[in-house]
This record gives sequence, C-alpha cells and structure tokens, in this order.
Amino acid sequence: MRRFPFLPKPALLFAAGAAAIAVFYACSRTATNTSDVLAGNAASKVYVAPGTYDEYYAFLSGGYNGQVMAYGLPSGRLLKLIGVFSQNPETGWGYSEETRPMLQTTYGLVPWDDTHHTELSQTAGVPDGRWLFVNGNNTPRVARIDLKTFETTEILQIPNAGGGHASPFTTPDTKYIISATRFSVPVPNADVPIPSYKQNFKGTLSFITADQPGRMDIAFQVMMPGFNYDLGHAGKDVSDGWFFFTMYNTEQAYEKLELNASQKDKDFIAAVNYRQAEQCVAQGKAKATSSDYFHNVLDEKTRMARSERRTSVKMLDPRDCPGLVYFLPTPKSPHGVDIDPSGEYIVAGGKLATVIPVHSFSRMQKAIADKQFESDVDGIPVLKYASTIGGEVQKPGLGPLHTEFDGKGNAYTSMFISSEVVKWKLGTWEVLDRMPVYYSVGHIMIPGGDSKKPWGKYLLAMNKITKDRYLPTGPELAQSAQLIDISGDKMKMLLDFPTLGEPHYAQAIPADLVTRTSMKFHKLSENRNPDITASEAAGGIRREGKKVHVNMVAIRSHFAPDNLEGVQLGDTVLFHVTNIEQDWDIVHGFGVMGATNSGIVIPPGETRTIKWIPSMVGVFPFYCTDFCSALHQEMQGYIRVSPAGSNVALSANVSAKAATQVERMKQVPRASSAPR
Ligand SMILES: [Cu+2]
Repeated sequence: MRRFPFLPKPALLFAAGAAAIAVFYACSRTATNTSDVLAGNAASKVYVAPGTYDEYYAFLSGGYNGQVMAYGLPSGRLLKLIGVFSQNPETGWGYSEETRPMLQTTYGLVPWDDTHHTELSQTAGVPDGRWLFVNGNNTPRVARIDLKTFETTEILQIPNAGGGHASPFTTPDTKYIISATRFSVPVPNADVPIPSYKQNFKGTLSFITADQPGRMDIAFQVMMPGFNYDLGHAGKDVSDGWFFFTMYNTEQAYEKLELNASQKDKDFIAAVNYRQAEQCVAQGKAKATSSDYFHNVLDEKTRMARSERRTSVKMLDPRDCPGLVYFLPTPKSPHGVDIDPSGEYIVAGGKLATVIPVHSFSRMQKAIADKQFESDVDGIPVLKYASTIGGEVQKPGLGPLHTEFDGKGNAYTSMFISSEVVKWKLGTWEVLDRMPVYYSVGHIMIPGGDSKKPWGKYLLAMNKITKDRYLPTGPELAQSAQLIDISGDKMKMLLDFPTLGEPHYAQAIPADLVTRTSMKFHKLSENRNPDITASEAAGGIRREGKKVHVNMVAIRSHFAPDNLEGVQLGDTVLFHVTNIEQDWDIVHGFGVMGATNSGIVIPPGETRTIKWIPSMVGVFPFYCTDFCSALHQEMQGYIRVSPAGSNVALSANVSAKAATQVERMKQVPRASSAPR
C-alpha cells in the first residue's frame, strides 16, 4: 500500500497581515493527525459492523452540486443523494413530468443551484426528524425535504433577494425559517446605475412560514440597508422571539469588495425582534409590495408537483416598526452567528477578527432599555459594543467562522486561516483545546449543536480545500469531511470521508428520530396520479394530437404493455409508468434508447412520467434500469416509430388478464431477503 506523506502544510493565507502568525500556527503543529489516529482506537470508534446501523443521520449540503447527501455517522457511509435544486439522473428528479415543476422559478426552469445550509425542523428547540430544509444560494430558494421519504416535497422562491445565503435557519417551533439576501440589489429590481448602490440597493430578511407542509409562504420581509447578509440563527429560551443575522460590507462598497468591504473595524449583527414584527404586520404597518415568485409543491396524494405563481409580499420598514431591529457592532466581517443552548450568548465568527466576540442577550436587553446607542443607520439604532459584549475569546486562532455547542458548556469554533477547530468555555472564554484539520475548515457541526439539546459526542468538520487527504483525482481533489470525537476533554480525530460538491453545512440527528416514521412504500390504493395504471388490464396507448400517452405498469419482471406501435416521427411520447409493487425497496427504473433527458426510477406505488421525443424512424428498446429480480434483464420492451403520416395503427399488447402482484410472485423466482 502506498502511503502519502500527510505532513501539515502552511495554512492558506488570505489576509496578508495574518501571514506571519499563520505560519507560526502551521509550524507549531508537529504531530500529523494520521499518527494520532493510528495510535488510538479511532478505527474501532467509527467501525459499524456489517448488519448494524449508524447512530446518526448526517445531512450535508452538496454546495455547487445542488443536492443534499445523507451520510451515516460515525461510519461516514453515503446513504443517499437527495435531489433538491439540481436535476438528478439517478432517480429522474427534475426530469420526470411529476417532478419538473419543482424547479420552476420566475426565470423559468432552473435546474441548478448552490445548496449551502441544511436545517432540521425543531420542536421545543430540539431537532425532531420531520423535515430538513435547505437553501439555494444562487437563485434564492428554500426547499423542504420530507424525512419520511427523503424526497424534496416543496420549494419556495424568495423574491426581492440577490442570493439566499443566510438561509434557512429555523425558529425553535419551526413556525418560521428565515432567508436573508446575500447581495443587496435594487428592490424592486430595476435598471439603475451600479454606482447608485447607496441610494438604490437594499437587503431583505424573509420570514417564511414553515410549520405546515405544502404551505410555505413569505409571512413578511424586512427591508434592510444595502449591506451583504451572511448567516443567521434564531434565539432560544431567554432570547426566544429574536433572530440574529450577520452582515459584512457595511461600507456599502460595490466594487473590489475584497479590499473595500474590509475597511471598518466593525460590521454588525442585526438583532430582529420578530414578535414585534408580527405585531406590526397585524397592525397593518407592512406594505403590500409587488413581488414575483414561485411556490412549488409535490402533492402528497397525486405525487405530482404543481407550481403556483405569487405576486405580493408584506414588506416591513424598520422605521415604521420601532423596536424591530438593532445593530450590534461586531469585529470584523462576521460570518457565523451562533446562539448557545441557553440562548444567552450570541457568538460571532469574525473572518478577519483576532478575537471571538460574544454578545450577551441580557446585556443587549439592558442596553436597549438604557438607550445605549452610538448612532443609527436608516433608522436602525446601533448599540454600543461595550454595552452588549459579554466576553471575547482571546487568541482563538485565525479566521473564526462557525461555532457549535456540545451542551456541556463548551463551544467549538472553526478557524479557516489557521486550519483548526478550537474548543473554548462559555462564560470564562478560555481556550481549552485545539485540533488541526487538513486543511481549511468551513462549517463544523455537532448533532443538535445549534439547538437547545446538543448530542455532543461527535463534531464534523467540513473542509473547503483538502489537499493530500486522498488519492489524487486530477486538478480537483475530493472534498472532505472529518469526524472528531468530542466526548472527552481533548478532541480526537476519528475519520476522513469524501463528500460531493463543497459541503457548506450539515445537520445530524439520532437515527431513530428519523427511522420511526420512515416510509417503506407508497400505497397504490392512495395513488391519485391521473396517469396511474393500477393493473395490467388498464394499460394502453392513446393519441392526443401529436402527443402519445403510454400507460404502463412495472412489476417483477416485466412492463405491461411491452410492445408499442403506431408512434410517428414528430410525436411526443409520454411514458406514464406505475410501479404496482407494494414491497420495500422494490423499485423499478425506465430508460428508452435515444432519450435526450434522463431515465426515471419509480418507487413502489408511484407513477412517474418521462417525456420522449423520437428523433428517427425505427424500433427502440426500453428496459428497467434498477435491478429488481432474477429476471430483471428480461424486463424490457419495444416501441416502434414510423414516418409521419404512416398508416401503422396505434397498438399496445395489453394483457386481457390483469395480473396481480400475488399471481406474479408465484411465477417469478425471488432472491431471498436477509433476516432483519
Ligand atoms: Cu425492474
């Protein structure tokens, strides 16, 4: 076995002024974590024996891959790639006629996005395993994934936003998830000179109702100054009812931000009293603002997506709602804003800061009561830094980004520039431990680590740039996550595993909170898709002008009908395939030769439709793409395409006798299932 030299390399140097200290940090690390891992019992701690399950589900965002990945922890085994904002040919997500409307936006079908932050739904401040939310950063959208099926069931576009980065963070009761614009833009968007940035560009914070599946909507938006909004988190317990957002570029630069947005020593955290906002909305203080956006829902009964265009949102101006927003000055270009389990501490990650600033919620309340304001911006009071700060973690490392909590009074912060995770104590602010990560770390995640009750056993570090961890794969190397044991006083590196895209954030939850409601198959008797074919006898082919509909069942191990004639060049064929199995994991697939979009995978009990436009005359095979039984290879059929105007009659070899699943199972040899 070839071993690569896993020596620490100098940390990536982004801030020129930080170079000397960064080199110090890099050189001070003598032990590689390879030797740490080999010396301990790390391997046994992540070993999940055959036939046993992982302890946690971890949901990692796929970054520019646009999907969400479900991994098992501690093993790091990839369990599923969940199609969200990107079409996924493995399942036909976004290609099938049933799922395509999910990607509808005011820009048309947008089959790509940049997923950043996964967020589990919560009950009483604790992740509950019902839903997972995730944002699209490019064309601002928020999706709901139903954890019964691990499928995306709802997508809401966010209007009046330029990029949806601070998104989707939930309130402790999942009443709202929020989405703040990353880039400020003219609101409403308009043809204005870019140098008119300070007059015309605005930021918006969106409060999205999220507690009713299929009913997501923008409850209200808050119009903010034209800054860049980065991340957010809801308060909890003592700070329940408030939301906190970080922002950078309070300089309001619009060119060369690398330099021009780093001029001030302090930017802000915005503290938003959303109960106050609710009152102002109820009092009619929000203005109806014409806003164009889509809401797409996968109907639970038909299992078909429908799109609805919406045209207005309620917009609140903080000037019309006193007490709605306060700014907390925060050094410097803050990224993460993380609230500790008690709700008292508001931790900022200042990308260029030399300390980790921690605001105190109770001090903030007192400062507001005492009017400890230093200025205001667009009518929003700016509180004095000294009046809200609860403490500063000194010499934490370089480039603090994100903080999570273990529920035992400790916080963990990722350090992008010095490439480490730093453990420190809430209240005393002392640094307790450091763990080098290879190399530049972005988000970190502790299961439940941003909730009221973290399951503080593991920490997952998601790396931005990961040289040397795996066999080389050309100019671009595999992205990586690293699992760290945080159950003891000192952190221990346990495992590297590769990820897709650049994973921005993850959330994890004990597996049994998800498995208890996991669905095994869709009930065929409840399938309300209008194109369902519930039995072989119901199959067939019919013409509707230039459209030809094929109604087909898939069951081990055949399609019915499986011979189709009478299609002409110039027709569009819609294969409506119903998988009539009622058995766990008996999934069928469908692919037809020359298909220019994708195949489909049809879960048991579902109907999926793929559009096929034949491009030449001939006979074309179709087949099942998902190995389903010993006779899977025999699960095939033909479709004949004749010239336009041909007199070949439309025909499908429909069986007169409706085969039931029970009858079929008598005929088909079946692989034995492993005992569970
Ligand atoms: Cu099959």
